[in-house]
Amino acid sequence: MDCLFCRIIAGEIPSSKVYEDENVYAFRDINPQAPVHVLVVPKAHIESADAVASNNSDAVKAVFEAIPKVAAECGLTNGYRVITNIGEDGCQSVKHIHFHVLGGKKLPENMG
Ligand code: DGP
Repeated sequence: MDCLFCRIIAGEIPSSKVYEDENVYAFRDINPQAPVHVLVVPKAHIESADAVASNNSDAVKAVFEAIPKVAAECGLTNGYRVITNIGEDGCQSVKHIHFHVLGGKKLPENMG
């Protein structure tokens, strides 16, 4: 298994877990960009949002059902941001689809 996030999900690499269910794993980003910065990932390996199709979109559905639970767990009662980076121009560094949940402060309006 050469995917970093697959190895984190499998427990081979330690992580700070925030939430887990049958289909989803959420853990704190190693390089936080906000007071709360959690990565929410499907356990199924999908390279990026650009690889989502009808045969794997259930995994993404499960992620979006988990995100409000992650936000509640992290105390994000005043809103937050969800971002997924895709490919080279999107600056995606880990090729396992993941959703950044950022919050805990008023975030900048500019997104790029
Ligand atoms: P992206 O640039 O969208 O592919 O985001 C990848 C994120 O993954 C980045 O914010 C840093 C985080 N990250 C990379 N390696 C590790 C790791 O080993 N553990 C944790 N918790 N986060 C990691």
